[in-house]
Amino acid sequence: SSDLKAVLKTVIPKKLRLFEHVKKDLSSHQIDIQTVGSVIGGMRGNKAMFWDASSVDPNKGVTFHGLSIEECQDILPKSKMELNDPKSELLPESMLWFLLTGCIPSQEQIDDFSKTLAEHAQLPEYVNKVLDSLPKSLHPMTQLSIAISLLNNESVFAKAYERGIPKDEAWEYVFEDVINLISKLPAIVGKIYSNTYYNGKELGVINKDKDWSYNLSSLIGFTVDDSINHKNLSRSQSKDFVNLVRLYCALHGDHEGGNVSAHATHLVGSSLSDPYLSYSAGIQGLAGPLHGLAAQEVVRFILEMKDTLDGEVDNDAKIEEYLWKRLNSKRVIPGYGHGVLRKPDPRFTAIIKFGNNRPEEFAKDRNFQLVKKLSQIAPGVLAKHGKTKNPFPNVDSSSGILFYHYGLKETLFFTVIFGASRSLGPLSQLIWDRIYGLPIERPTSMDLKTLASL
Ligand code: FCX
Repeated sequence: SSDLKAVLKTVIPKKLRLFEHVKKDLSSHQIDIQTVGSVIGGMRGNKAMFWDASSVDPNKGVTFHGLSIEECQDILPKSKMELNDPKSELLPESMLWFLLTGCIPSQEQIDDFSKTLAEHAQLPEYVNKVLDSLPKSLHPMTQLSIAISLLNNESVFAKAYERGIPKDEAWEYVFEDVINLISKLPAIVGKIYSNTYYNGKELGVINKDKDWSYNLSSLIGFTVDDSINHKNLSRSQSKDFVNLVRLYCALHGDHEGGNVSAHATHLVGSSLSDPYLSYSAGIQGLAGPLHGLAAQEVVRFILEMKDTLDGEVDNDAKIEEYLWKRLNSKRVIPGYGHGVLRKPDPRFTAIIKFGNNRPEEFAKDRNFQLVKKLSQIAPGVLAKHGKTKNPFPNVDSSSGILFYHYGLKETLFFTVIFGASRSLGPLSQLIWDRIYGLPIERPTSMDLKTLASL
């Protein structure tokens, strides 16, 4: 990470100058009109947050420092082991580098960075012990937030703050915590998985010559070469699971600042809670079914629907009927709708493309076919239903069913992988929050009597 920090240091002065200009000359510039609807309506559409690395256009979807998903797939470095493999996907660590610095890393920089992450991957023993002591029935997302909170014990930022540090040095400690936390996420994810589903059996290893996603996949028993007892697990032999994790994690890394997980991380961090506590708050937000938990809900929904359809995944009328039944029972269609997007989510499209590009795996997968079929039928039904502002599929609509295909069938676990990936953006922003010296976030609330008397 020393190289990453060196690159970051080169971009800070210019950004700080721009920030100072905005702060000094434009602070009283009006951006938005505040409405009562926004105050009681989840601040929807309210331009009230500062977030730099990604933005979401209602029609075009996410861009990362202005680059589309396809551009990132083309430009950002892949695994050094698979440079000649056209199906190899961009690495989440390349995305992290890009989100944090705005610079495209070289292959060599990313090779070194992957190694640094792997070298810091080991969990302190007390984290393993606490995870071992948790009931298996505890939702994996709760386990994830507990593990991340526990690492607050390692925080160099918290210790430095206690000692007393000048404000403009805070970011350097936050940087160290962020890299340490992201390094450890594969091991946390692996530990939760093996404890919850395999009685704590070791399913894989951290290999210092492999990338972050490879190690994460290995620790949940998914790499063909490294996994221990691989033959005893019901796993696809395809190395493409690792590519799916790479793509999924890079794409889920950031989605501007207003989503619950990003916003919660930023809010808690603004009180100078360290990155572990801040991101643990983000994880707790991600665990809600209207946000990241939709990843698990979609798979359960698809599997249930397939059962009800009795395998007839091409039967449009039956699918429509199923959707109406669900809507009439006042339940949402998981994986559809969005707070900002008004067109199909390009992250959904990218994941579907991943499946389409692998006909040998997915052409006969009826769950995958149903996901695609649903994306043609559900928008019409939701539009007729007339409530949602966006009847199109969001990111959670497709991803889980691909994990399922490769043999990751524990649906409650899917959001944990989302949790590992979402660290990239919010934690990069947290470093910048401290570089800019942003203040504690403290909006003003209003009571009903006051609103009613307006
Ligand atoms: N199915 C049924 N009704 C839906 C719907 C859906 N998929 N999406 C929105 N609606 C309903 C809302 O419940 C709301 O009803 P109400 O007026 O009775 O309260 C109405 O349509 C207006 O909502 P809308 O403004 O379009 O959407 P919001 O910004 O309030 O909410 C989410 C956005 C994503 C929460 C909403 O579309 C939803 O609940 N979707 C299903 C869950 C889901 O897929 N979440 C994942 C989102 C995302 F990709 C992520 O964060 O991971």
